[in-house]
Amino acid sequence: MTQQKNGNKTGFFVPEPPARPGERPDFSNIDCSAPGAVPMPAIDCAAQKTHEFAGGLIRVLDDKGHADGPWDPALNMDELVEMLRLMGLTRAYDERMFKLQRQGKMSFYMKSLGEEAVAVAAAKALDDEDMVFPSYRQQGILFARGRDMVDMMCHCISNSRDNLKGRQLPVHYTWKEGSFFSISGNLCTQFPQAVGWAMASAAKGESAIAASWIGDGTTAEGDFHSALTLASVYKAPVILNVVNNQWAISSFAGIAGGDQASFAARGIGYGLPTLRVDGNDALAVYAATKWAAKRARSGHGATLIETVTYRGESHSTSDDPGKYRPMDEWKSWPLGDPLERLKAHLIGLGAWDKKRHEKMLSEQAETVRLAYKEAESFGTLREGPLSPTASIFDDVYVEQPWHIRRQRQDLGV
Ligand SMILES: Cc1ncc(C[n+]2csc(CCOP(=O)(O)OP(=O)(O)O)c2C)c(N)n1
Ligand SMILES: [Mg+2]
Repeated sequence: MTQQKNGNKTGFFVPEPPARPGERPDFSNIDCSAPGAVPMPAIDCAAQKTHEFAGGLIRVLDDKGHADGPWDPALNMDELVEMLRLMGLTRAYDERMFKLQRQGKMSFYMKSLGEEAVAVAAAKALDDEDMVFPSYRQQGILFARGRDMVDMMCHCISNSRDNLKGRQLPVHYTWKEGSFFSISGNLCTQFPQAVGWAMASAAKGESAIAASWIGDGTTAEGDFHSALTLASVYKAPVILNVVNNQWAISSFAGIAGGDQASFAARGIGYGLPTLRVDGNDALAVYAATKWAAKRARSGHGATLIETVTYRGESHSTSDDPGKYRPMDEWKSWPLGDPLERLKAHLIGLGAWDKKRHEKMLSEQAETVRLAYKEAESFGTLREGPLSPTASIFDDVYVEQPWHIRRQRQDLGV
């Protein structure tokens, strides 16, 4: 509370996270209700039907890895193993890329440690033609859609094979062939864009829907509210995901209003159906996304989904979380590790074992190592070759305006 003068009672409040560096992590605010606590409403239900569960948590896997409750998507073994594989690959890729940045081999990197299920399971529940408008933390979608890892690395190194020709920050991927919209460095632009794209798709009579992801902190942007209004009024076939990983760089979710009401509850005021999901439970993320996708495809409009997870690593390579949160906070996260939970589920089904798991992880580390070797053959950050300077003028204007032509002449390219 701020200081008050002359008996004046006005003031304002600055929320503080439950724990700071050196303190014990405190996640007593996270509700870990058992699988089955949230019923599955009919696909065509009134939005209001979902609102009473905006503070609950859709879960399928319990703490021991057993699947239970109405949201169990009943995937077959191959589908489950494939999801585990993709989550493992995403983690192996992140791990190495982060280290390579520390070695000066790329300028910047962002990991999705602990959030692999959010991206991979959602991508698996969507059709490959559905247009995704991600943030910078859903690289798992690219793996789920089969993007070439060497291409992803070349973009991050910004070398001669970077499909973005060095004009974007690393990790801000674009992949048109995979219906993966350009990631924007400006937070939240993708939410209204996804709504507009979804409406255009519907106007053309096509069945592809759109899905977008933003973080908890990003909900404080005006674009979030414009997108929800548009999506609700026009019943756009879009899935709007808020990935609540508890942190937005150094400010915690409470600074975006997360202590006042859940992010899923934001949908209530807009009359949007809303689901709140355990984001570290791949089966729950899959089932919720499937529900929202079916609803959108059958003409019942948009759904807001909050996925509750935890950002296991720093915000990016430019951040030091030791300055603002307990070092070991992730270890106390009550919803666990998404990879470990799916692994435990598969082991419980007799479809997996520790040996196979270790083998998968070491093969994936090797795949990433070899991919980087290949990526380097197209140029390194220090020695090149990079994209030619003249390419900064490409792909922006169909007809270059005079001032851009002038800049090009000044550069002599
Ligand atoms: C419009 C805008 N404001 C601020 C920033 C700087 N910025 C980049 S990421 C970030 C935090 C976003 O946190 P959150 O939405 O929770 O996503 P997370 O990084 O946790 O996935 C901020 C403030 C930006 N890129 N764009
Ligand atoms: Mg966040």
